[in-house]
Amino acid sequence: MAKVINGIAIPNMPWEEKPAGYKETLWRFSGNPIFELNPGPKAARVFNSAVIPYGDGFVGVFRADHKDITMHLHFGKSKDAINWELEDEDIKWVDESGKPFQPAYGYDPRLCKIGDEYFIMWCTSFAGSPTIGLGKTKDFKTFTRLENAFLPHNRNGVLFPRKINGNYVLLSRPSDNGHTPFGDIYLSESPDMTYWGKHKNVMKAGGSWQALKIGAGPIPIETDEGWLMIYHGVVLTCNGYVYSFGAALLDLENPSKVLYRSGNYLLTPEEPYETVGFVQNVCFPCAALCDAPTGRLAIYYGTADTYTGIAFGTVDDIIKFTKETNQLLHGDSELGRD
Ligand code: BMA
Repeated sequence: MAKVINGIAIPNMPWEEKPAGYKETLWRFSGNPIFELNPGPKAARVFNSAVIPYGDGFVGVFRADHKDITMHLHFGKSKDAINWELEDEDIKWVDESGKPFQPAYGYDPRLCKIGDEYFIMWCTSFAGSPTIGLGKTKDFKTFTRLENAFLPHNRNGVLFPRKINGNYVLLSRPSDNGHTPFGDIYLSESPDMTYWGKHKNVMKAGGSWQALKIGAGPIPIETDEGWLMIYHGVVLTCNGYVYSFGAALLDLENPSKVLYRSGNYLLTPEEPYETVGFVQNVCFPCAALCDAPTGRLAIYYGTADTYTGIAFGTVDDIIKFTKETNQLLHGDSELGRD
C-alpha cells in the first residue's frame, strides 16, 4: 500500500464507505452539495474553495460570488467539515506593516500549512488583471497579504506543503485576462516567499479530457511513490468547456518530473449540481483532507461555479488508477527547463 509521508491523522474528517458494487475510483458524498444557494447576506454561490483541519475542527477560505457577481474570499469554520459557518463579510487583508491591503477581487483559494503558518493562495486582481495572490495567517483572525507572487496573467497557485531542496515551491498556470483557451502547469521556487524563480514546466495540456488546459488543484500529497497531484483538465466541446479532474505522480525531489499521469479523468460532471448551474459542466477541486494512517481522502470541488461537492477515495486507489491509465505526454518526465 502507498504510504502518506509527513501527513497527519484526521479521524474526524467526513467519510462514507464506497457504495456496494460501485466501480469508479472516487465516489460522491451522499449529502452533496454542501452549501445552499445564497448562504449569506452578500454570498450567492460558494464553490472552488479550500478547507483544512484547525484546532478540534476545520476552517476554510471560501470563494463566495456575491449578489452583484463579484468574486470574494470568505472565512468559515466547521466542527465536521460539512456544515459550515460562513462569515458574512469577506476576509480583510493587511500588509506586513498592518495597513489595509485589500484585493479588488479574489477567487479559487487554496490553503497550505507549512510549519506553524497557514498560507493562502488565490487568484487575485493585480492592476485589474489576474495573478497569484499570497497571504498567511497563524490564527485565522489576522490575515497578512504578501506581495503578489507573479506578474499577470496567472491562476491556480498551489504551494507544496514543505520546502523542497531548501526552497518553497509554487505551482501555477500562466494564462490570459479572460477565459484562457490554453494552459499548462509550471512550478517556481523561492527561498523566502518573495522572490520567485527557477521556473520549470511540470506538464502540458494534451490528450482527451485534458486537451485544452490543466491546472493544479489541492495541495500535493507526499507519498512514498511521489507527490500525488490532483488537477483539473479542460476539454472544449461544441457546448463549451468541460472541467474534469484527474491525478499525476510527481518526483519527490524534482517535482517538475512527472512519473505517471492519468489518461482518464477521476471525476467528470455527471450529477445535476455539476452539469447545471451558473457555468455548466464544471468539477473544480481546490482542497483535499487526507487521513494519513488510512489514506482516506475527502476532495472538495466546486461544481458548475455554483455549489461545493465532496468526493471520497483513497490515496492508494488513486495511485493505482493513475498508473493503470498512465498516459505521459512528450516532455512530462523531463526536468522542464527548456
Ligand atoms: C476558470 C476559473 C474557475 C472557474 C472555471 C469555470 O477559468 O475561473 O474559477 O470555475 O473557469 O468557469
